[in-house]
Amino acid sequence: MAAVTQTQKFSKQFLWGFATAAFQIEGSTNTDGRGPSIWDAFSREPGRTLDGRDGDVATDSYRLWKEDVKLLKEYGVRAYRFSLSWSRLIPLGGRDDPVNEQGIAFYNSFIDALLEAGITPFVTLYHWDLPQALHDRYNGWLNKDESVKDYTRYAQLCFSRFGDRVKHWLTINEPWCVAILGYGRGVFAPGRSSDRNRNAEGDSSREPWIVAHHVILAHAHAVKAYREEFKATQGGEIGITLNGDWAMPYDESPDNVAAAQHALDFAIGWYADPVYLGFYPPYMKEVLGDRLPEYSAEEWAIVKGSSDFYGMNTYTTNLIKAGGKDEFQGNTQYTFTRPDGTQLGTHAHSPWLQSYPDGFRALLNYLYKKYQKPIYVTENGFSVKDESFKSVSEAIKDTDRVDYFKGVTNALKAAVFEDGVDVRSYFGWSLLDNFEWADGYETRFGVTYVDYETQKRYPKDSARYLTKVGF
Ligand code: PNW
Repeated sequence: MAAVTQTQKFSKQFLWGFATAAFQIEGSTNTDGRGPSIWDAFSREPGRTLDGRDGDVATDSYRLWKEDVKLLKEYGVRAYRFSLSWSRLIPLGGRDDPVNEQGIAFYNSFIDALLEAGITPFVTLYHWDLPQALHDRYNGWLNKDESVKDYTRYAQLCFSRFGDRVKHWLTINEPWCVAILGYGRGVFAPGRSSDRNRNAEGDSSREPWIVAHHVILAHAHAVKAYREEFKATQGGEIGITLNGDWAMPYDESPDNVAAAQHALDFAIGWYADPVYLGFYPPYMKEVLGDRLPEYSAEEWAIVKGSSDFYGMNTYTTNLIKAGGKDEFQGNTQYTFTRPDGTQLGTHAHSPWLQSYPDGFRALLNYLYKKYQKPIYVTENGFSVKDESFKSVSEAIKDTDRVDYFKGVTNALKAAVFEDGVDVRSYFGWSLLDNFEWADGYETRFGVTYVDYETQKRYPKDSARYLTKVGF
């Protein structure tokens, strides 16, 4: 990797900042008319989160949002990525259900404050918090016609109320997590799987593929509505954002080289191939047969080309070996241990995460070449091991996170300035320590430490580091 010289600068339009999601930070789940989401009930069930804690307070950002804006200003970000809570805007979620004007007013104030501070809002419509009423009414994403219509109506409401000021829209965050973790492994809301020790209902062999099929279609219909009804007057852009980590063959054996591509097909191609190329990965059809649903010709016409850009969330790289029976990994095996016994990178608190900056560069190149779209990096970050067990003054010296960001931002520069990849944003995950889903509050991803007793925020070294990268 040749050194990147100081004179190479990101363009003035490059959007750098931090990301969050409504359920992970807002709290106030029962305030000002908000309706419940599937994560409200799920996180309250005993045993669903590691520390037994739920999202009812989180970082209290519904009440403390002005402090969050102050932090963003202090960090000098150009953009902020956050998500809207569907059930705050339409408490029962459905297309004929009433709109909650108090929810609209909250996000209006928030968006206005960002713009006044010169910060570009980058808005996610759906970050996993499905209105509970839709799950109860018709099984949520398992019901194609209803979920597609209700989601599209919700998206239209957001475009019409916020689209005069919001020019960057993300339809769905990480549909892989929705389908696999929610309906395959049953560890995320709504907690469905075939494992009856874990979940009362579900079918891991079928539901994830069905749910994903419907989520993609809902995304595509929302994009169609934006393009037909709003784009001409509002002039924004819209797309989906996918999680996906780089997959490297464990060694040079042909089976493991093929397996690395199979892993990418199941993690990324599952969504990206339909949306950008207009078909499901052939390897998925081979493995799943008729359990992988098909779209009609009319549906394909809506799905194909339904994203203006590639939204990329990425955290790590895995070494891939052929074999194993984990269908969700495309019958491949993931490891961080190289053949010589060494580890790929530095361990995070999250067991699925190690640092490996070269993988970030390789992934950018792979996606740009394969899907040929400008790339927005919408999430990337690191949970420092045992950070919750440290004192505040220790925790804010988050050297492993600084090293992680150093590696990744250098890899980003190399991809942009040496490889010619068109990257238009970089959002660190996350602005704040927050509700890390099934991990509760123990795993911390923030560049700002949150003391959950006092809700005081303490900038970590990593926040200062990214501020100085000079995007
Ligand atoms: C993403 N995995 O989730 C989400 O978009 C965030 O809300 C979340 O806080 C962040 O990454 C950190 O976890 C993921 O198991 C959750 O591989 C789990 C996985 C990946 C991403």
